[in-house]
Amino acid sequence: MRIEAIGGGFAREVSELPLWKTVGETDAEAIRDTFRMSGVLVFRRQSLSEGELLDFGKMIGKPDLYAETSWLSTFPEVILLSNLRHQNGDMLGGLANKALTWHTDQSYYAKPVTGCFLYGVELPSEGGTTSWASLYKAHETMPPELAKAVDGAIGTFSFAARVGTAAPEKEDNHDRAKRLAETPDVKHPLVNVEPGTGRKALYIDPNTVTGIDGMPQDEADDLLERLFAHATRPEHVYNHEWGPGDLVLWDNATVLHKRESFPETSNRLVKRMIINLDPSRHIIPPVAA
Ligand SMILES: O=C(O)CCC(=O)C(=O)O
Repeated sequence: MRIEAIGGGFAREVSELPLWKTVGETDAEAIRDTFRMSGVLVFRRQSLSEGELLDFGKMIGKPDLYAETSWLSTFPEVILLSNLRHQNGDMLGGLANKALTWHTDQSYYAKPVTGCFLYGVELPSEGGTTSWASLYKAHETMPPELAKAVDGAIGTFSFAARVGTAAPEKEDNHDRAKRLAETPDVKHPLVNVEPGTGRKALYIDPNTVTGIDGMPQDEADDLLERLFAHATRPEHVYNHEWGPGDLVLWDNATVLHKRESFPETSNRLVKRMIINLDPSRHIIPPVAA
């Protein structure tokens, strides 16, 4: 097994390790450690059944179930993201071909499930690139006045704001009304500490953080804008050009991600799984009072 830095920065690629075979404990521990430190791990050209994907997920943490039940695949822990259709014309999975702006998954929940896997099955030849920005790097490189301003800050994370920013797609099969009713606003610190290493990561989610406790709205908007611009500077970003069989794992407590759109006439099918990560070795964003 080889582990290399990619994209000039924080992300790591693991190669020479077929994940359809049993991974030995020494390699498994090296993978978990690298994932913990980098926040993004890439494995290219794997050939995995859903059962094998799930087994690998169990090596990293505890796979969880999804709120979006209309996107489910064969295993209840796996959903499909795709613009393909069933024979009756219904969408096969979620998100179609649209662009997704920078976000971090589940930040609007009191207990976010932070680990996420994407496994590429069929990819368009143009568009559909996924990018990740490191919130560890963002914290490490923050100018002192920004670090001071965000220190101890508590943000309001709002699912209603997240879904309110985009008009429903004409064929969005997300059950918005139900999820809105189940998902009240929640507060999290804007800087979190990894319990084992003491490393700090910024925690922001454009379109979801609506305000900062005790700060006038215009000041909060300005600070959030500056934090976001800093976090997504090109040197903090890894862009993944997908190939079939690519598997990417990320930690939503320590990276933001986004996706480019792709032509409606191209096919894209990606499998997605969420994983509860070990709270003694990863940041699980706490609820702030
Ligand atoms: O389809 C992708 O590449 C990314 C999807 C995404 O952003 C998400 O599932 O949160």
